[in-house]
Amino acid sequence: MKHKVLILNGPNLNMLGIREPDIYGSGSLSDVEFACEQEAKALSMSVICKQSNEEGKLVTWVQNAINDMDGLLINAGAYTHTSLALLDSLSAAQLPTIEIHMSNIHSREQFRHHSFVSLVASGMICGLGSYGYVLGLRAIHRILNTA
Ligand code: CA2
Repeated sequence: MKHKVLILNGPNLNMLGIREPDIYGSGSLSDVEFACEQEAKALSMSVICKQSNEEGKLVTWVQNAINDMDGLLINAGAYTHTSLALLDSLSAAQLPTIEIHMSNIHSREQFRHHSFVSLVASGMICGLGSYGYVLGLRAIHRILNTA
């Protein structure tokens, strides 16, 4: 059976490739999602990619993933550092979860150093740009196939 992975991107990540290429690179969110689809194919997995600027939508998608998905890749954007609601939904979902950040959040402002998502993620990849998503998918594949 093909494992299904939900890839969630949070606020402002729809702006990838449009602003701040020095921090987030020049590729668009569509480029990131295409790279994930290609990697998923190579790993015989399937991915569904979603992005929202709204916290509640992200929470609802995590809730819906409980019955439909086998794993989760999430870049929660700034909600990483603020959202108890997202943490609660991830905690309830109990899905293998890898947290992704394009930038190295530990080399940036102090307020980016704490992540609520990290409290429930199996692992976190940051600072490797869009390649982090591809690596995250490999990590989920490994987790799902050694469980
Ligand atoms: O490094 C990451 O991936 C972040 O999750 C990105 C968030 C930031 O709040 C986190 O601390 C780290 C911000 C996403 C903003 O994305 C933009 C992309 C291009 C242009 C403007 C914003």
